[in-house]
Amino acid sequence: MNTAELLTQFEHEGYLVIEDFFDAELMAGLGQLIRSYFGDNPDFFHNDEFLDKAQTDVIPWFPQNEGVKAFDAIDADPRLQKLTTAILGDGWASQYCMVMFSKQGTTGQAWHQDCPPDDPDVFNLNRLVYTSDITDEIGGQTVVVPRSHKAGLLPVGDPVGEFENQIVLRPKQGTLVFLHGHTWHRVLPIKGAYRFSTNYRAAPAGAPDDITDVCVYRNMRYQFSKSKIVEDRADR
Ligand SMILES: O=C(O)CCC(=O)C(=O)O
Ligand SMILES: [Fe+2]
Repeated sequence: MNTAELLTQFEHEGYLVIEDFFDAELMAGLGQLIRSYFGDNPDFFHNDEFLDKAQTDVIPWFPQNEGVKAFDAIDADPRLQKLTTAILGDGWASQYCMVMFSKQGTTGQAWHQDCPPDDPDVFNLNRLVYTSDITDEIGGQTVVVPRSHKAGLLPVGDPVGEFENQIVLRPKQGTLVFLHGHTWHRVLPIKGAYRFSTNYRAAPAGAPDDITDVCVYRNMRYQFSKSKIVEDRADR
């Protein structure tokens, strides 16, 4: 692992994909825990206004908050910690581990920035872990716009339209994806039985704990803690 090279790539592109980072056995175990938690047909979590307007169908689970220890092995990985320190600097903090589950036939996630890019230096870091392969047959591919972490605010427009320079990622079992919180990204519709990823979010020293409370979509800013649209961008 060449940390300096990976850091340069992340800073330039706003994301980083490292295949075969986590071993298959660990991934299979976590995948099994996630599937048994959600079962066959979990209820939607967000309210109808969010589901309609955000075009984002994810059901979150915070396993560590429920004392499920198996997920700690990822946080504790010294290679992950080293890369995180390279990107965020000393004193970064791990925020939470969130599994995001999407059901068959749902829209995935519309374009968004996890936190507003109002201050370019204040951002969250997504450390995404995939316990099984994401394929074109299953859908749910992660799409990013390279270098958009330096392009400011996600432009107003079609929440699920295409950007000319977008790149489709198909993470495999054990792939680690680093994603800058200002990078424009989305998840494509789910064709298979279900799709999920697990995100170990982190933030640099001094970033507010609620840095990801307001998410920027192409048609609104949404505040999760209040389940409220805080800015309507559609009619700009
Ligand atoms: O599940 C993914 O691939 C991306 C999820 C995402 O947008 C996020 O964790 O902020
Ligand atoms: Fe996101």
